[in-house]
Amino acid sequence: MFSHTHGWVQNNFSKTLSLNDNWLFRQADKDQWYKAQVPCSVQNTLIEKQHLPDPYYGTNEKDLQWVENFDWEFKKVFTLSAQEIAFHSAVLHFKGIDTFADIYLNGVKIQETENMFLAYQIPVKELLRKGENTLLIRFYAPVNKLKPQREASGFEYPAMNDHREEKVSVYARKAPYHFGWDWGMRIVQMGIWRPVELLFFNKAYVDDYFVAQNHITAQKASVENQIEIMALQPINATIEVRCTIDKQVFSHHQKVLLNKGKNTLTIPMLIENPKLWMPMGWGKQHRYDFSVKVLEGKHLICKKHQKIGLRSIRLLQEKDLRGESFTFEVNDKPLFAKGANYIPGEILTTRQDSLYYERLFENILAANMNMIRVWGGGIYENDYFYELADKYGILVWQDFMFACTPYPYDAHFLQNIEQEAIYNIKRLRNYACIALWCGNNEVEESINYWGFERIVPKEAYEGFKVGYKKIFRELLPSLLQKTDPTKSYIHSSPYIANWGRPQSLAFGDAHYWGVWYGREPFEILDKRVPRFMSEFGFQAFPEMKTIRTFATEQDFDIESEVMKVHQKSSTGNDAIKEYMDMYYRQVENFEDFVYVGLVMQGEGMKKGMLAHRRNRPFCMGSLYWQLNDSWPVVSWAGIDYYNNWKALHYKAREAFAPIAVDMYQNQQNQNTEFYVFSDELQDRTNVFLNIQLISFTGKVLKELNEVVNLQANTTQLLKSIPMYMLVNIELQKNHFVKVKLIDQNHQVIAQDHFFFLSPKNMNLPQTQIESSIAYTQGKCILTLRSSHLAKNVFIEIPLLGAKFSDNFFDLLPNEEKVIEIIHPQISNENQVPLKIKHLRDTYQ
Ligand code: BMA
Repeated sequence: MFSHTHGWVQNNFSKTLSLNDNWLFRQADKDQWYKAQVPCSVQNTLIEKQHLPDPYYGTNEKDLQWVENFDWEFKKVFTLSAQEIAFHSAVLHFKGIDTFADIYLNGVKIQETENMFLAYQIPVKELLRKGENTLLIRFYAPVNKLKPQREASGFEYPAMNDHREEKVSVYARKAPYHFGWDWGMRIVQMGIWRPVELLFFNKAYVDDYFVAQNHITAQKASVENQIEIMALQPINATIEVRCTIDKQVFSHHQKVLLNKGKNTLTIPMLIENPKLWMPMGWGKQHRYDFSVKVLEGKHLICKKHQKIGLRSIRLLQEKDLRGESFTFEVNDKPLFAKGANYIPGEILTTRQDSLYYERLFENILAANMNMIRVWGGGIYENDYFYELADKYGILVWQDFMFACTPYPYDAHFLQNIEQEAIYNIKRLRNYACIALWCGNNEVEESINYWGFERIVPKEAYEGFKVGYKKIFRELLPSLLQKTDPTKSYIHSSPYIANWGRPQSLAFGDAHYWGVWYGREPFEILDKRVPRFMSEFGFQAFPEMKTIRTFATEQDFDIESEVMKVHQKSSTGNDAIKEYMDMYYRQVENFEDFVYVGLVMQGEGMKKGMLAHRRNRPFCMGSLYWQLNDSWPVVSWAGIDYYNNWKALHYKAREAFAPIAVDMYQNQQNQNTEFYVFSDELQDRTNVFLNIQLISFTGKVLKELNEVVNLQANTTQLLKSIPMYMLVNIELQKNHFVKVKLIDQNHQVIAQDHFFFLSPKNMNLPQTQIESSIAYTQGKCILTLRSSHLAKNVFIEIPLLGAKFSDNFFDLLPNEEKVIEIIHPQISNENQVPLKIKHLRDTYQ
């Protein structure tokens, strides 16, 4: 688990001392020392101490850039007792060093580091003394450290997201997004980014414990306990493995002679009728407590625990008439993957605390998601991320950390990658949530389709392909095969590069960027349906309350300096404007531009999610780009940096509902089709389907009732009506269709409504929303009603991160809507003002 281990954990045979407090650091060529608490980076600590300005505000980003050009030194003095010194072995454990550093203990260099994604375990028994000990870490500025490599290569790597002219990021095994991205600011950090511990032990230590899930079915789980034990001397030991759930216990004892050094043991175990771990929506996330104990006689020498969800996850890629499937099968059932791409939630990486992760997963669950892709330009996440994914049943698509550029492939670099991959595969292999390892994000696509052959010398370009094969088709899959062979691997996302090619939709996963980069209308998403959509996206500004945290009234113009610093996509603002002209009437001011943009992003992206589910089983997943932000910025995110849901996140929640309905105007057969998508594992019989054609002023023009049966875990066409029979062109302007599914207990199990035209071609009525509001401690309840349709009602409250039960919704004529808004600063005494607007209000 990711935690700051404070204080002491003690038994007779081992002891762990946390070394996270009371560090000092300084610019290496200056005398002034600053205090620091680990985990931290130089930049983050200097910002906290106000020696650097708030990087998010205004145009401050540029004022922090100097820090990356200097070396920095960290120092810590700690005291050891005679009792600690008496332990037979001591290991310093650095869980994360960012990135290039020399580590000294009591004046002796004990380690050179060059990989942010590795942990370093250093035996230090001989160097420790009773009393004071000193750790000193010299961090080297990555830009200077890597300069010689860049110069020697003779060309510039086309790492387009690296914001500095001299692009060194590809030479560093360091979070790519630290160097900038098309949604990210640049802060090339240095520091101790994960906790530091000093571990003392006598005799032996369980170094690693893997519960390999070789074959899991509902009847039988066949697992292997793979244990690595470091022994300081030969020991006649008994190894006890136990596995418990509720009150059931499975255990196994084995006598072994442990040799001095590393010992590897494998103990098989069979569990009858296991309680399986289920993904979100399919049942409980059962987890077994596995433990291994090493005993000498009756004395416990060392032990280790793991919480294990037993499940099988397979990625099926099977040839069929239209190409090849790309289907995740969990516990032998096909799963339609619903979710988004996750980027690191902070540019200042160490600011992400457990509260951040808890909030993140709350948001993921709230939007009915069952899969998250940890995208390859960030970090291999902290353990707590995967712990929560296990706890809640969220599958994780895990990229290795390579994105959007080719990488070097010299022997030293490959060896560095090898260590990183083994470390992270081992660290994550016990988590039930890991559904897939993927070599990289868009590296193959970048090499083959982004025109690099025109900007680098021929040999360099040929080298990109050689390097690609070595890293992503040979090295990484072979390491996975050795270390965690039951996991699936694909060499890259997308699997078949380039969204312009038909193959990209027929095989593997796809990043479809025809919407946005290709300026195609959202409706294209109905046609360009892949086997699995692992990225598609559209930008929106964050709402005004977030913009106000970094900009003032004078900056409220998309072309202002401040807004440009907060828009990193070179094509961003133009694309938003172009699409707005396609779908919406002209807006008159910045605030309305922001609001309409948010609505457009949400509504447009929802079309895509529905299209993906509608095309099941051809298409078996929909992960949009992107879930979250790493600072307050204009981006493709569905949730902004301050935890405000954009319209997109509410729309995703609707589109991803366990049972959702859909209306589709099928241009090929000229029918209006009604679909139901079910992710439930049980059928539902005798469900009422109700379809109404309603005017914007609330008159029901047509109604259809039918009894239907819903099949489990599938998509079904429920009803098909010739378009002309439902509505004529004139009525399309001011009518919508409401679809409901109601069970025998009169519970609405799915509901949605659909329009025929783009908002700019609708005759939206003027209407006055009636509202009443009641404040209590921590929340307010807002009741809304309107006689006419109020489209995309937006409730604005000047409190960052306030939670709304709904927002950006259509208030249907004469239907009451009750909205709950939660924020600790709301109370009867503090009646925070609300603003309500809807789309028609933006018309002149
Ligand atoms: C994708 C991603 C990111 C990028 C996004 C938007 O394909 O993989 O690299 O931020 O597009 O351009």
